[in-house]
Amino acid sequence: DKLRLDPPEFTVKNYACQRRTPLKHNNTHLTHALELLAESAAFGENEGRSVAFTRAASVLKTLPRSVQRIEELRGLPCLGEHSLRVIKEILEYGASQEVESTRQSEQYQAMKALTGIFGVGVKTADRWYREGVRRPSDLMDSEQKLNQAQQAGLQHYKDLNTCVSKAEADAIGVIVDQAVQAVLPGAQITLTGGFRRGKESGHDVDFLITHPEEGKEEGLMPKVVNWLDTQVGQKGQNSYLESKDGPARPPSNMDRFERCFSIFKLESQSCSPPEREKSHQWKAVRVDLVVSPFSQFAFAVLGWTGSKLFERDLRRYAGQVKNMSLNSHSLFDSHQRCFLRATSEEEIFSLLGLEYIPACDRNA
Ligand code: DCP
Ligand code: MG
Repeated sequence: DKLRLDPPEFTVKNYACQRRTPLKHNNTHLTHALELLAESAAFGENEGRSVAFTRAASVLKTLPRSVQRIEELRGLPCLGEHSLRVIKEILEYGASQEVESTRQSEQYQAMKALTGIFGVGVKTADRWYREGVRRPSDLMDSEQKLNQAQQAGLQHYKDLNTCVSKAEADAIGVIVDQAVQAVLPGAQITLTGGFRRGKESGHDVDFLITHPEEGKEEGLMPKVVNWLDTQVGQKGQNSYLESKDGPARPPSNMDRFERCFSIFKLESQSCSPPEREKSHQWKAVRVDLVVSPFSQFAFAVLGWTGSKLFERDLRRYAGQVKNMSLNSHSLFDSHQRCFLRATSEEEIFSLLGLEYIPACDRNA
């Protein structure tokens, strides 16, 4: 009874876009476990379950200190019965049986390895799994048909599953800027994705390209890709290896920008130029390029900065709370039946009636 009368330990808002989620937090032992279950549910194409675990983990990321007892979580949003059970077990015994057996399971490990191939999604990985494929190496001498992106993904498997550092991201930025300036002087590139949120490493490097003169950006992507392409073969230089054009995102996603998933060949950042010359050390790096018209740029930056859960909740909040529809192009007010213009992220938050959350606090 005393417990019930005590005020809650923490207060957390319902939507991820209403709260600050820094990169470093105090409950990684719990969030890693919940995120593994989220990943496993996604492998089983159970999106609802996957999002539920992701939301639970995200709530724990906003807490100002590490959770010691399950009672402290009373009154918090997004913590379902299943997530609470897992958290309780970890707090009491140091680990969760379900999490550990999932981690060890053949299916989880195979799906993790196979979806780790550039160009391979859950559906393909699952089909291969049911046909007996367990590891990327199983694909080398099998009958399975691989498209061009997947072949590149297999070829550079190790590199592409090694984290990209901020230094490498910056080096890629220099190359992309060179290419963009060569084909459209005055164009601007912006680093988005995890690196814009302050991450020190990521699985790829995301860039948004625009030009202050509306319309100049039209047809830019093929020119940039072509410029990068012609750099291949220049010995010892950074170059462009592979591209995979969109749309690779689910059709439900309303993104209609010119987009290109690429693989760059980047000279090793860790050794000095003379050493590099001798050893020809380089690394394959995934790069995601998106072109946006200037008038949509604020929406595009907001939409491509993430995190994925932050984006999901921004859109959900817009729809459920404000009767508006938000995507990476625009904000539509369904009540007034008109599009609301904005030239900065701050303005978009304000139109949504939200307190501004800087990119470094969008690590939901
Ligand atoms: N994005 C999204 N929905 C998708 C794909 C992307 O909202 N289906 C947005 C949010 C992401 C951003 O684009 O943060 C970049 O996508 P990434 O997959 O590169 O994600 P991150 O950059 O956040 O993480 P990582 O460090 O793993 O690259
Ligand atoms: Mg990224």
